[in-house]
This record gives sequence, C-alpha cells and structure tokens, in this order.
Amino acid sequence: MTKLLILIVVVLGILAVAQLARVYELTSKLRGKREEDISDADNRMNATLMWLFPIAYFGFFIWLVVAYGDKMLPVAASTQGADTDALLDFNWWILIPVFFLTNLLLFYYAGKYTYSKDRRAFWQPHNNKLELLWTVVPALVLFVIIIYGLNTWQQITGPASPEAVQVELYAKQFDWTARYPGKDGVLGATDYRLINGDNPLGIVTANAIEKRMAEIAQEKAEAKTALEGLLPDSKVEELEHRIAYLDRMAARIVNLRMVMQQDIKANGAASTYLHGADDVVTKDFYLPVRKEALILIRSRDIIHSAFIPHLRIQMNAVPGMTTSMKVVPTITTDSMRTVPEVMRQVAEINAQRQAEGKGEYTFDFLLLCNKICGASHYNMQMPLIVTTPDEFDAWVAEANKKPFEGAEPAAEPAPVDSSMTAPKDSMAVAALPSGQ
Ligand SMILES: [Cu+2]
Repeated sequence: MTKLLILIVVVLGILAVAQLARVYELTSKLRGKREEDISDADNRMNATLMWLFPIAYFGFFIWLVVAYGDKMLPVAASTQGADTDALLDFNWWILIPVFFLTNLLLFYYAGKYTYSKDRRAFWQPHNNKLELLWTVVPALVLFVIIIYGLNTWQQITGPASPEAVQVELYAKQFDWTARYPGKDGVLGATDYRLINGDNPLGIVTANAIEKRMAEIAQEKAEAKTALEGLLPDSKVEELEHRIAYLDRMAARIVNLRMVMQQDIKANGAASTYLHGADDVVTKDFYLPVRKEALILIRSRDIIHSAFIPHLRIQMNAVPGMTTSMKVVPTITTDSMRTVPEVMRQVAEINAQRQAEGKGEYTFDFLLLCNKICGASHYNMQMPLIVTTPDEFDAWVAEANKKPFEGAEPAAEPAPVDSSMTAPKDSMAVAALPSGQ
C-alpha cells in the first residue's frame, strides 16, 4: 500500500514538473522573450546553484559514509584479506581527497567565472607544461597502485607451498561440494564422463570406470528391449538417438580408460589416477587456522564464483578447467563469534529475527556463489568452519574413514586389461563408504 502511494506521488510529481515547464514556456512567449535569450538574472542563478550543489553533493557523500559505515564487512579473517583491505584503504586515501579537490575546483570556478560583459575569456589554445603535468602525475599514481595491486593479487594466486592444505570446491546449480585428498594427500583425477549418482564429482578410478560402463550397458540393453515392442515413430527415434549417444559415451570412456592406463604405466604410483579412491567427498568445508590452504575450484555446469567474503577471497568456477586461490585464515570460527563488530551485527540481525518470530542466528563464515547463475543462486552457499590445527586434524582423521571407495588404492592395482562390463553388484559394494 505504502509503495503504491509513493509511486502515485512520484508520477504526480513528474506531471507537475512537466506542467510547470510548459507554463514557463508560455509565459516567456507572452512576454516576447525568446527561449535562447539568457538574462543576467539567469546567469546569476546558475552561478549560485553551482556553489550550492557541492554542499549537497559532499553532504550526501559524508552522510552515506556515516550512516552505512557500520554495515561494512567486519575485520578480515585471513592474511590475504588484511592485505586486500590495506590495498583498498590505500586507494581510498588517494581517491577521496582527489574527489573532493577536483569537484570543489570544478564547481567553484564554474560559479566564479559566470558571464560578465566587462570580462573577456583568456585564450589558451595549448600548454605543453600543463599537458605534461596532468599526464605524468596520474601515470605515476596509477603505476604505484597497479604494482601494489599485482603484488597483493600474487598473494592469492601465486604458487602455494607443498605443505598447503588442499581442498577442492565443486560448484553446480545450486550447491557446493568439497573434496579432500584422503590419506595419500593427493587429489585423484576427475572426468565429467564418470559423473553419476554415486560419483557426483566424476572421480576417476578403475572401479568408477567399470561401474559407469556397466550402467551405460544396462541402459542400452533396456532401450533395446523397449525398441522390440510396438512404439510410435517419435519414441523409436528418441530411443535410437539415446542408444547412439550411449555408444558414443561408452567409446569416450574406453578412451579415458586407455589414457588412465598409459598414465599409470608412465608415472607409476605417482599417477593421479591412482589417488582418487581415498578422496573424501563431503558437504563439510573445514580449514585450519594460520595454515596455508590451496583451494581448487571446478564447475559442473556453468560459471559460478567461489566467494568467502570474511576472508576477502574470490575466484571464478569455470566448467572445463580448474582454477585456484590460496588463503591463510587467521581467525577461527569460534574466535570470530567473539569479535565485538561481529557480535554487534549478529545482535542486530537477531533483534530483527526475534521481531519476525524466527530462530536465533549464529555467525558462520560462508562460501557463497557470486555469479548470478540461476533461480536459486541466492541460496548457493556452504558454511566454512575454521578450526585450530588439532581440531582440523581430528576432523580429517574422522572424514578419512569415509573415503570415496572403501578399498585402498594400493591394495587393488588398476586392472590393465579388464573387459567392458564388470559384475555390477561387486562394484556397487566397492563404492560404498566403508563405515566407521
Ligand atoms: Cu552459482
């Protein structure tokens, strides 16, 4: 209701202004004054407005900073975040004084040198010194900002140390899945062709390949059986297309198996194809405090963006490639909950939630999708728990009890000459988590 009233007021206001303009036009005509004639009074009014405008302009800017300053993100909870904040502050320290100075001069002189019959404009077609000055000074300032910025960016995207904790974040519409490397400390290879209900991340292992091949063979057999019945032409065509697709997919997976076998032959135990079975696929996202973490990011469908605002890091999730960013969290989730800034914001949120009859909110670091990726984009998020290294190690030990495949990769060497269809049931059992 209020919104409708505001809308009506705005529309009426626009109509009133339009009518006033017409009245002004008509009275000018009646007084025999042409529209393009400008009187001294007009000039004086414009000069006064030029001086009044910056007061409103700067006043509004200052009001925004004062009124909304406390709505900003709380203290950065990573070393990279602290660096990024310092870079941003450095930019503000340059931008804000320059903003005030240039706009002040612009409006002051526009008001001061209003038209006067007694004054003639100074004709200055060119001035080399001035050109040099306003080219070199901004170039130097930009040079400093860019070098400083690249250096900060390098802290996030540069190579990680070998001891860094590795975690993969896998994006799809509309959720995140985390993958940890398991006991061997190495993330296994992945391939989209193996994605199915049991293998949402497409981890490549000999078992996963056989399982997917069996699944395809079964679907093909079912489609062929269906074709033997009496079907409308459109359905026949659909099934034939499906069978052709399944054949192509099976050929690609055979190809993948060959690549895998060659890689294992060439690299032995170091081959990433031998490290997938013990990977931990989880909906829990944990990081240890004060330790470097290398976050690898993939996407199943379209471009998403992994954004952890409190750590001030963000990286696109691009289908078909792995992107990465590194971060050293400096504040645990528990400590963050006791930061006064955070407590104040949480209290504000809870006051509102209480008024709306909702449950209590507790602070958590959040991994958010920051690319508008579809209808449920707003809800594509996962909490991040930053713990002490000891708590993290305990969590990892617990998580390692539920690897992607129950068997240890070393105990079961890849079948180099396995046939296309392996027994289905044994595979299903092998893929189940071993339990605790
Ligand atoms: Cu998304």
